[in-house]
Amino acid sequence: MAYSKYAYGRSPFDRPFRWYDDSISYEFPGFADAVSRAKGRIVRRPKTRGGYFFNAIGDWRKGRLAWIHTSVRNESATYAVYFDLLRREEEPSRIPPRGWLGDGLPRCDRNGVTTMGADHSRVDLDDWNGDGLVDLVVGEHYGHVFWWPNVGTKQNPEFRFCRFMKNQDGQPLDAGLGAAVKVVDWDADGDLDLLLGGYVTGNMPMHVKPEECAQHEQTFLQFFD
Ligand SMILES: [Ca+2]
Ligand SMILES: [Ca+2]
Repeated sequence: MAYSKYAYGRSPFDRPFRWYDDSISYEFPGFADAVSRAKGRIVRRPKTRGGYFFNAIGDWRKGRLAWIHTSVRNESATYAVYFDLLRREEEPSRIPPRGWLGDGLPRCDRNGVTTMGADHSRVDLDDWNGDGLVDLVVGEHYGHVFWWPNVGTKQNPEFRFCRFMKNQDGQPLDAGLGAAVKVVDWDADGDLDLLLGGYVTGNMPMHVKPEECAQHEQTFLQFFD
């Protein structure tokens, strides 16, 4: 059955779908408060599909797939599911299509007019993964932090996708509201650290070393006034 007006469709029969990557928790552990009100504690509460609000890439190893189903006179329907496979050791480098399913998530066109789709973002520039190319480290309105690797060159940088920056427990960094970031070697040990503050809690930065960067030997999370 043909399905019209699907921006990502390669044929008249392609249907909007969503890929909920398991590397972003389906029951997303968000902190929807200010650190100052929570007395310095990050109090996370699960929000179903909350992490998929953001246009962040997963690892494509495991996840859930959902698409629009059309029922005709209560007859069964048959669908074909196709995958573009990654080669062994290959990392995903493109964000999957984000069709509108009515699942509470934003509708995304093939080409957006904004990058984050959020009211607030604060950007710092540094070579976070140490490959010689300057990356973007971005804090956003709901307190999360994203790393946008430069997958282009020094002369022609490309930022095709972002990843959640996570703590040692694998949970996404969350400053509560209005995350602002600064990459700096705070403790002068030769490894980059991340200072993270919030709009409401600007006097209580977090000092972290996310584990996902191989150059960082350890990860810790610490608050200080
Ligand atoms: Ca880099
Ligand atoms: Ca350091």
